[in-house]
Amino acid sequence: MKKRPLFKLKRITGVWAAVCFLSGCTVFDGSPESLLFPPKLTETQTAVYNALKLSTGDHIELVYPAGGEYRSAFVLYDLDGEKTEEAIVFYREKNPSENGDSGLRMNFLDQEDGAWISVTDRPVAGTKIESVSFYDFSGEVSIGVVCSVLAQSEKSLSLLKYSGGQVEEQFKTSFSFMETDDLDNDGFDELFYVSYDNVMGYSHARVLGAASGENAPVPEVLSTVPLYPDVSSVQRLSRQKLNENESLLFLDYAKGDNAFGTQILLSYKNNLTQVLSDGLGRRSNSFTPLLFSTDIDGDGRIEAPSTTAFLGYENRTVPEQIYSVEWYYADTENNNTVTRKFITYVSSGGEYIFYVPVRWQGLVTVEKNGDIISFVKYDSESLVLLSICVSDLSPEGTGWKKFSEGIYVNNSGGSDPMVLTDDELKNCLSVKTT
Ligand SMILES: [Ca+2]
Ligand SMILES: [Ca+2]
Ligand SMILES: [Ca+2]
Repeated sequence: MKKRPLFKLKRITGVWAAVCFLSGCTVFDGSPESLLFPPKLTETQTAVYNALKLSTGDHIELVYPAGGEYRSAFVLYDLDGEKTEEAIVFYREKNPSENGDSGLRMNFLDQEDGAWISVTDRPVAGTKIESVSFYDFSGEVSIGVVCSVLAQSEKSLSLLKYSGGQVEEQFKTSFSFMETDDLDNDGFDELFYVSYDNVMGYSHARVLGAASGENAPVPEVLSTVPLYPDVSSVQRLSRQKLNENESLLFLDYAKGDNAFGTQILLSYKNNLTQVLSDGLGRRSNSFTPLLFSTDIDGDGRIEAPSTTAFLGYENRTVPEQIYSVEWYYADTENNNTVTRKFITYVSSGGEYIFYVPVRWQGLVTVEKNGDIISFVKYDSESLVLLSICVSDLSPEGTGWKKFSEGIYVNNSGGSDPMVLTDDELKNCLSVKTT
């Protein structure tokens, strides 16, 4: 949910390294043998498993969530705030009934005088358990079970509450995209999710949470807003906090066919409204990478990328077009109008961003020769003003200088007044540091 700056934010580097390190630990945690045999159950798991089989019989097999934080068939968590942990076990009946039931179930177990005992059991609607999460919407634990059904693109979420040996379903929905965040900064989670409306023919974004002021209320849909009809799949949500009550939400989405867009929403105390952002469309091809909204210049405001063909490429086919990438922010001082801040060229591998200086805008285009990108005056003489090459070795020819590790520049365009000074070049060229 936090902004993810890509370029020249050195303080982020350590965090990225830490994330990579931790995920590396997760990936390599365990000997090769553990990949060949099912993990051995711990003492507690064995006790829970035996108690489960007393209730269900032996014709079951354990089911492991495919993703998320809790990957075990056994999840231990204090579900009811009564200090000891309860256990949830996911399993499948080996011989499910013939009524189309997948046989996927979850069993809740609690401890009595130190012994585990099965308390209640319920079917899980789906053929695969994607993840299990725990939410705090209002001071009580809600259990979120995300399932998928083969050949259905949307997943399902079921929110359950365990109390006094009983489980009730608080809420269920299908969704294509979901994120958890405390949108209104009251210390409790909200769920932001996107789901497709078959009747209307487009997707909606919704905020699910507990209405404020009530005593431990049930989570409910607090706000709904329609999304643009071309939103076919949301890729990423980035949040820009404006103040205690308000945030801008940048939804990056795919339209299909290598075309992408951003829709900006405003969340005010968990109420969503649209912020006008028509035209924030972009494409990716072999010259321009897939781009997302991000705080490109580190000023605390998120910018959304939009692509335009450089001069001379307007009538080419999409795979032949070289794009400038324009970055837009939502001007909250000015009725949330979407305002262009930068025109850039982003290298195909994301190695650098070149900020096109104002005095070049509308007069300069780009040419690509092998690994070399050249900025060229768009007139009859086609004077090369600047060339940049992503390479570990200096390219052939004169005038090349190492700009930073893996980036060479040739800024020897002669005496033309449009040629950049070395200082201008330093300000315009931003190299990815990770
Ligand atoms: Ca408990
Ligand atoms: Ca909240
Ligand atoms: Ca910014």
